[in-house]
Order: sequence, then structure tokens, then C-alpha cells
Amino acid sequence: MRTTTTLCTIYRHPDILLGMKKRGFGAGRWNGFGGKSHPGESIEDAAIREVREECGLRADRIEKVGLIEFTFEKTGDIQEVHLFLCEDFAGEPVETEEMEPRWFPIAELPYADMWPDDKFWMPLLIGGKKFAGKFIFGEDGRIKNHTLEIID
Ligand code: N91
Repeated sequence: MRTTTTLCTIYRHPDILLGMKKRGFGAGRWNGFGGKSHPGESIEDAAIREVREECGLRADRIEKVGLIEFTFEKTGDIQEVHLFLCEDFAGEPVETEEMEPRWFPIAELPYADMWPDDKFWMPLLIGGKKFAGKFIFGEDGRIKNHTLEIID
């Protein structure tokens, strides 16, 4: 199945807000915030809504920073993920049914407990770059192949 989803990184220098996913796809990993758009909803509005639903913050301005296509050979699923950066937000993170939020200094991101592709693109996002890429996860759940390019 092919799906389009959002993923928003909340950044308040020098920290990034991640959420420990409590259920569903990616449970047990520190994630950004995001999900699928509702019918008739723009990708940007979906990203803002998902941030609100998953950690309680009001994202006042988001910036599109990347597009990554993930292929999962085990299931045949393909996820097209639109990546956003949010540095302009209001409120305090709250734990929700979905996520337990926690701030991490950018120098101490918990890559061992994150999706394995994060260590490739997160430094680009932190460095203010825009990027596009593809990651293929093999039957064993490990990255088999990837491309990642910086966009001017
Ligand atoms: O949420 C974060 C920070 N990363 C993330 C990486 C992924 N790689 C594959 N999928 C489905 C991901 C979701 C989130």
C-alpha cells in the first residue's frame, strides 16, 4: 500500500522534541510528530494537526524541509513522508495516548532508539538544509539501500 504522511520536528535550539511512540507503527522508538492527512486536508494542515494531537503544542509556523520515500520490502508498503521543521510554536508538550514527549539536546539524540534512517537526515535538518531521499528497508527491517540529496 502507498501512503502519504507528515513528520514534523519541533526544534528549540539547542533541543529537539521527540516522542516515545507508545502504540502503532514505530512503537518503542523516539519519533517526531506526524501522520496521514484527513480527506480534503492539506499536508501542511495535517502536520500542524498531528503535532497538536500527539504532543499538545500549537505549531504556529512550519517549514517544509524534506521529502523521503520509504519502501518496506517485507510488506511491500511505500510511505511518502513530507518532513517539516517547526521552530515557532506555543504551549508545553504533554503526554498523550500516542506519545511521551521529551526534549533532547541535538548533540545527544537517542539514535540507537530511533528509526535507523534518522541519523542520515536529521543532521541535515538541524543544519538548515533541505533534502530529498529514498530508503529501502529489507526483509530483516534494516536499511538495504538509500539515496539522499541536498536540495538548493
Ligand atoms: O520520527 C522520526 C524522527 N523519524 C522517522 C523515521 C522513519 N523511517 C521510517 N519511518 C516510517 C519513519 C518514521 C519516523
